[in-house]
Amino acid sequence: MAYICYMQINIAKKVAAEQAATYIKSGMTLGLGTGSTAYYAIMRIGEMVREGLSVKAVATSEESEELARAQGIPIIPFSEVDRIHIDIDGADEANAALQLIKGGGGALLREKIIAAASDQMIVIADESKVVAQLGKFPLPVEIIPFAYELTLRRLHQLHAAPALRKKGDQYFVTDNGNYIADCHYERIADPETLHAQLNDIPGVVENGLFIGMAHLLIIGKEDGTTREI
Ligand code: ABF
Repeated sequence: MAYICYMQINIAKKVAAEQAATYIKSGMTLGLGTGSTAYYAIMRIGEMVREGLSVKAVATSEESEELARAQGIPIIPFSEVDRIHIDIDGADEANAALQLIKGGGGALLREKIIAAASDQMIVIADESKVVAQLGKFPLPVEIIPFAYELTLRRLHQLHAAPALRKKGDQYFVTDNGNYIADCHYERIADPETLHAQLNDIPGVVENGLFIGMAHLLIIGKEDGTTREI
């Protein structure tokens, strides 16, 4: 029983991920997302590879790359990528316009680079991630460590109420060696404008607003069904 408890399966996330995997065909190059929902996608793709699916992949985090390799999914260097057919990734919030907040897992920079390079970005999530208006989830902003105090001050001027993410008693450091400022907006009325304002700040590397990047949102439900937006 303990094992089953430990391996608690999130049905909603799993079915969303498995539905996304039905869009994959042999010969594709895939972008592999990060987080607990993307975990199920990587596990399903690994099963499909073992059943004969022939794909290559790039990962959006060290963690996802390690998981993918362990599942037998061929990871290729970016020098060998001529296109990424499908990127499958999670989200922290998604609205009806398929605008997203991502980065709760700290992987937003690599996720955005790969999403932007992909022919199709499929977002997978449970119902809790679907919102009418973005912003309740603190918006992650990746900043370089140099003079981070000045960058935080500029974020304050954008009413961001930034808090540098911590891991234990240290500042959280991304796979790219940067910090994450979690910005508490509560409501983001104009995500496109905010996205531009944030990335205009010297010291900001990237922010977790994904605007006009997602092509499909697959929402999983506890009853094992899915719906697509
Ligand atoms: C990653 O997965 C992050 O950008 C995002 O924060 C996270 C979503 O969380 P989860 O899938 O674990 O609910 O894409």
